[in-house]
Amino acid sequence: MRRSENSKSKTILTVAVALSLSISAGAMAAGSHGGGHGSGGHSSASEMKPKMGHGDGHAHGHGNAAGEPGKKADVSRTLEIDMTENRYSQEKITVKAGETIRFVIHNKGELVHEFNIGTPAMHKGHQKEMMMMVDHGVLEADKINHAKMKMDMGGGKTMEHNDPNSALLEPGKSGEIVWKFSKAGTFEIACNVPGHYDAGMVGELTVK
Ligand SMILES: [Cu+2]
Repeated sequence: MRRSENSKSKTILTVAVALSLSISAGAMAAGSHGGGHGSGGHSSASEMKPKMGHGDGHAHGHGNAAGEPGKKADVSRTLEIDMTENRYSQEKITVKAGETIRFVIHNKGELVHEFNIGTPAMHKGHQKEMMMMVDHGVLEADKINHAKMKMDMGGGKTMEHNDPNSALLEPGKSGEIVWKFSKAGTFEIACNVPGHYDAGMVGELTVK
């Protein structure tokens, strides 16, 4: 739209090169686990690997430490949450163990924001993935490059962001998550767009 076709294809070419570089780097990291210096521990590397494989389908649809995707028929409450620059309209949420909640998330800010349900360790891992998305031009400050997101990185893997516990939204957009909190515990809602978590875009979610 704003870019000419010519500059667009140049950009795509650059991204393709960057992607192939990162794929080999990723394969190396996965292959030589013992040799690498864990940044944030071993679990983050093993968590990251299946999560990047959004195209393969099998790594998703399962639960995580914070619960599992819920069924619409089981929804007991709907919570509407607005996102603005580095905050949520609700920063403390309490639910009952076993409860299924429908979250309706509105991005009322001017930047891309995420609503993601997880543990601090999960968010930490996810922040690395988001940084990759930024590095590859998939994620820009105020928009998502959907075409780049769908590009095949090899083996059907893409950078598509479709985790069932997360809504990544451009300004003005709304999204929905239906999530079952199967286990009691203390979790976090967080935005893993680079810089936002550290700027305070995180809230407490308690499952009693
Ligand atoms: Cu954010």
